[in-house]
Parts: sequence; structure tokens; C-alpha cells
Amino acid sequence: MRASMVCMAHHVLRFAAGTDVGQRRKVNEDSAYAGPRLLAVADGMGGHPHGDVASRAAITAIAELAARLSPDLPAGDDLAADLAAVVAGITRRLDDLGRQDAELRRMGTTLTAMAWGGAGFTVAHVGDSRGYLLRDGALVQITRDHTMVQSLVDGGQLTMEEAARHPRSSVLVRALQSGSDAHPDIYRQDARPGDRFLLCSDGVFGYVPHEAIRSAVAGSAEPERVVARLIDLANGAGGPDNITCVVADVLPASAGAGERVPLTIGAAGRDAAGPLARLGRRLRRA
Ligand SMILES: [Mn+2]
Repeated sequence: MRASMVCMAHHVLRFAAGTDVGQRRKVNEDSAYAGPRLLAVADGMGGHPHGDVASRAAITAIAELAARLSPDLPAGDDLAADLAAVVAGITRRLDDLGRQDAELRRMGTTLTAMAWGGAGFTVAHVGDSRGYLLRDGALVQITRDHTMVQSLVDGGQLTMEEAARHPRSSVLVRALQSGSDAHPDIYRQDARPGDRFLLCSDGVFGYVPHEAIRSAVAGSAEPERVVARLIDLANGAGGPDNITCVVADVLPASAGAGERVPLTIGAAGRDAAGPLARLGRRLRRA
């Protein structure tokens, strides 16, 4: 008994990520990051100019935090403080960009980020991208949408079903935006071996029914195949929006995590010669 208390459970992540522009948009304004310590999805806000710039700024800041965290031993990290600082930094960055270029004023992005601490996550969430947990065959949403319709659901004025069909279901009440303070939800999420986590943009859950998402997430042992299946389902539903997924399995450390090269994709992945590519090389050497 004593030994199990001293030897804290320490697990590892096996992760995959994918993004697709969809069937109707010209530009992919989603970005995502997946690595051994951090998972994140950012959706540049529809109806705002230059959402791709905003989601790239958010995911670049997440990748920079990932580079500062040890890939293996989480001891001593204060992940809630780290994530709060990153979110505040993203807002400052959006403010700076807005000051330099009037066209970039009022651009915004969602951000759903999960920092891995070895036995659980710290989540930072703003907007209407989502986190889900698949445990014992059930898929549960672990983030709360910052949307007008979710506020109406909370107030008892709409059911979840009505909210999902609401014509203004994507109108946000909170986002990362230049000219306004960020108010992220930051909280702990427990995790155990066998858990599978999904982060995705609304291009997935807005068009693919919950049960189809659950069945895709539960349908393959390989996170890569789950990502590909979800992108296929969203495109099969018409692909009206950009589509982005990150899938991560929690494994006992003894299982090893296999491929651990971090992925930066979508709008943030476009600038292959830029600072992110250099960051990627540094991480691969580490
Ligand atoms: Mn979207």
C-alpha cells in the first residue's frame, strides 16, 4: 500500500491530429497542436476577418509553451498558471496585431487546450470548440460551450436538441479577441489508462450527430484512424465548415507512447519555414 502511494501513477499520451478545409470554405481558419504534454484546437472566428491569423497566434503560443515544458517529467509545473499566462499572452498578441493593421482588429479565435500532468489534464477553454472524454464506451463533453444558445439552455429557455438546431447556434459569448480581456475556464480533468480524449472544432460536432461521433471515437484502436474517420463523417455531412480533430489515448507509461513528434496543423502549420518549423526541429532533437 505504502509503495503505491509513493509511486504516483504516471501515464503517457498517444496522440494524433488532423484538419481539413471542408467542402465549402476556401481557407482553413482552424489550427491545432498535439504533443506529449499539450493538446489544443483553435477555430478562427467565423464572420470575423482573418480568423486564420487569430487561430495561428493561439496555437503558436501553445506550441511555445509545449517547448518550455519537459516532455517527460511533469513534476513542479503549475499548468493552470502556465495556461492562464498563455491565454493572456494570446490576447495581447491579438491586440498588437490589431494596432499594427486595422484589418486585423476584432479578429478572434476559440481555444480549447489540455495540458498533460502525468495523471490528469489541466484544461483551458474559451469559445465553442469542444473537449470530449470516451470512457467505458460513453462519450461525454468535458467543456462548456461559450455560446448564446448554451446560455439559453442553462437558463431553461432551450433544450439541448433545440440549441443544436438553432440558426444562431455558433454565436459566441466568449472568445479570444483583440480589444477584450480573455476569460478562460481553467480546471482539472482526471484521466486514467484506457481513456480517450477528443478535441474538435464545431465543423465536426455541428454536422455529425453525437452518436456517430461516439461510434467513430470508439471504433478504432488507432487515434490516427479515428481522426480520419471523423473528418470523413464531417465532409460526408456536407463539410460546410473547417474540420479539425485531436485524439489522445491515455496509456500506462510501461506501454510507451510510440511516435512523439509534436504536430502543428491547419492555419498554424502553413508557414513551414517560420518559427514553428524551427520549434518543431528543436523538439525533435530534444
Ligand atoms: Mn468552425
